[in-house]
Amino acid sequence: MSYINLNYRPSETDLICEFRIEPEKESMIRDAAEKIASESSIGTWTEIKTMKPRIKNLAAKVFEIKGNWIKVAYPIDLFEPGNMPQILSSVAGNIFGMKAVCNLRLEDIHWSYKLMKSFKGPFFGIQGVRKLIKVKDRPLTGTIVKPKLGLNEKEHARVAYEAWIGGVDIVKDDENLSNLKFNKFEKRVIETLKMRDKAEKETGERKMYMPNVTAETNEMIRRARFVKERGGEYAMVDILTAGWSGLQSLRNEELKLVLHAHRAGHAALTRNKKHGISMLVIAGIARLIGVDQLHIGTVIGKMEGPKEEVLTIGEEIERGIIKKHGHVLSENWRHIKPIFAVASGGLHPGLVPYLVEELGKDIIMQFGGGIHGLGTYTGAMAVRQAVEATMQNISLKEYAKTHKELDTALKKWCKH
Ligand code: CAP
Ligand code: MG
Repeated sequence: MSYINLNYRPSETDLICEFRIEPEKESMIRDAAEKIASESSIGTWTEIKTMKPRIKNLAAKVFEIKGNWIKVAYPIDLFEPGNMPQILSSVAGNIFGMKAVCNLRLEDIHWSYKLMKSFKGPFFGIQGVRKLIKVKDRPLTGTIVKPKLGLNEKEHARVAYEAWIGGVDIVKDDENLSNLKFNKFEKRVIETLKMRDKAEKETGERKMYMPNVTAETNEMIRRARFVKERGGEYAMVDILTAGWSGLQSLRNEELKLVLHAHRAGHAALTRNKKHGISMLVIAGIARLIGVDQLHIGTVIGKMEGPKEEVLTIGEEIERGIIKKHGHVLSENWRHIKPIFAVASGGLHPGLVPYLVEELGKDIIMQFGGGIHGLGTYTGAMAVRQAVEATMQNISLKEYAKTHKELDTALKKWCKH
């Protein structure tokens, strides 16, 4: 039985995967493709006596082989609607460990509508978040309370307050802050929301706090409920370490909290461009399950992120229709709303124009060290001033002449 059919044209309902495949020898590509399609659908290493003719209709089909790139079409009945772990156990499961390949990378997934409609997608999306925060068209700005760990609840809330009155819209917990001996989750939420209310009163602006609810699923949902009950509007989740099942459970609670997806750990899968799973696939899964905001990396920050890749991910999560290009498969996101791209990691106010130029205005820019390195209040003001200047097409250098906080930032981080 062969899993290769280069004349096959995928049906409307097929799920399609684009893989980069690297067997021991180039001459083994067809053989490796065969094995990948077999193992990720209904096959195993040898023909079996229990196979039945009707079951062969469930076989995946390799319908394109171009160099090290293959496209595989999967009959939709292979998958359980609404069950992301099962879908990934098929198309992103055993195959990465097969001897038939030295390297294998899942580059993109085209989601069949039959599957797509079994996921909720974002509750808010870009427009919903903008409506909530009452900011129409400029990029949103945020900070991460630093040091990542160590502050107690009141100190944490105080740093958040300084950032909010300095001018940022959003303050988040760091990815590894949960419920710790020196900083208890519930007390932190209570203290920080108090400071949020104070900052809103003093600035007349909406201010958002993103508490990190990442935990075992039931506990994560309990914490998110607690945030909701206390008047919080956001929940932040480390989607890779919490896991797809946990993320789905949280989304399915329909708590009407904005879900901010931190991607800590993604680079274990995404960084090697020859093996693993692309951030493009991770982004599509997150959008499908229904986060409202997702870290996608920046070209210029401290984290790895090739320009082409970051821009492609930005398009994938912010557009409705994706046209096939390169190794990106076409997609029609239909009811799955566009979500906010989050730029973070080694950023400072001097980089704002570049970020807007590269990623547009529908982004959230987050500055940890890039704010607290100047003193939280000053740093937040410098970020706000950099955004004001950029939105008015004034150079930062020019604007800094009349805005001392921005001037301080440029002197510190833009020596030239
Ligand atoms: C940034 C950050 C972010 C990562 C996320 C940190 O702090 O809070 O978690 O940058 O990276 O912990 O490093 P700084 P990404 O602003 O101080 O660098 O957005 O690429 O997932
Ligand atoms: Mg962090």
